[in-house]
Amino acid sequence: MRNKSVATLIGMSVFALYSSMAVGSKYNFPEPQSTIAQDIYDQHIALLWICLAIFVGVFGVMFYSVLKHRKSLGYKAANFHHSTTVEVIWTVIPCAILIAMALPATKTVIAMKDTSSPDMTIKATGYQWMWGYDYLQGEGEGISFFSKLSTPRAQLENKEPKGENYLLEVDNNLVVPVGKKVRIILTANDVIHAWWVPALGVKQDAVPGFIRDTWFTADSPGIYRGQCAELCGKDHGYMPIVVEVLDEESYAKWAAGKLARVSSGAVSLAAVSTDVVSGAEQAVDAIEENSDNN
Ligand SMILES: [Cu+2]
Repeated sequence: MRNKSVATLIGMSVFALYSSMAVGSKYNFPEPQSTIAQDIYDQHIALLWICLAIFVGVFGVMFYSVLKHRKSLGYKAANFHHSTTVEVIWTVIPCAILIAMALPATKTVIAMKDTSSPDMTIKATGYQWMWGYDYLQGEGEGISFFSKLSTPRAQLENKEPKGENYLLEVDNNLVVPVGKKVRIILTANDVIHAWWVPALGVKQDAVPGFIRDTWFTADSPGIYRGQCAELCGKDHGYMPIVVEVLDEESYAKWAAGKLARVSSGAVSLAAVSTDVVSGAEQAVDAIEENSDNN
């Protein structure tokens, strides 16, 4: 019997060591970078500990009962088949655990849905297979671009070794300032996509013909990667999301640069159209001259 409890102890400590190692491993959640992500992470860990406690409690009682009261020890089974007390206990305790878990979860879900009074608003549109971003309100208003996978084809076809951010890199990052409430308005152009950035605690479907929204406030500058999380066709795995969080000053610089390019693009477009108009006028003049001559 002593050997058994020693074995159980060893088994449990190996399990505990294993789970503590998992916390820092790549299989765990990424390090939370927003209040919501932190809430989700804390609750996830707390729930796992509750599950572990229930697991140990239930299996402990079960194995104890089976081993201690086995027939070979000459144990005689009790002869009853109904106990109101036991039934009340095993209904009330799980209910209390569920309510204790649901309260903080509900609070977090309500906070996730509260997209009111944002510092800036960006529309994200899902396409097969890329994302389009339009800065609708706040600093950078008017910026608009597409964000496509930038992993080289050769890596996809195993002709080159895979890079560090294989399938999690894009040509144009979604750039936002740190510490600002960013509201993301979501829709899609073709099929349902989903905008998912785990480190920021954001996951929301983008549905064609409908508007959904979500928000995040990034705690610290950095690059946070995500993916489309709704099966959307053959290149579903090839439309990652990269959010680049900059400090306020760098963001202002980035936004000004982007907007300058937009307006210079508009100026050159206007120049082209003036050229076209004057070209057309000249052509009309030439035709009129021609007809006069005839
Ligand atoms: Cu998609």
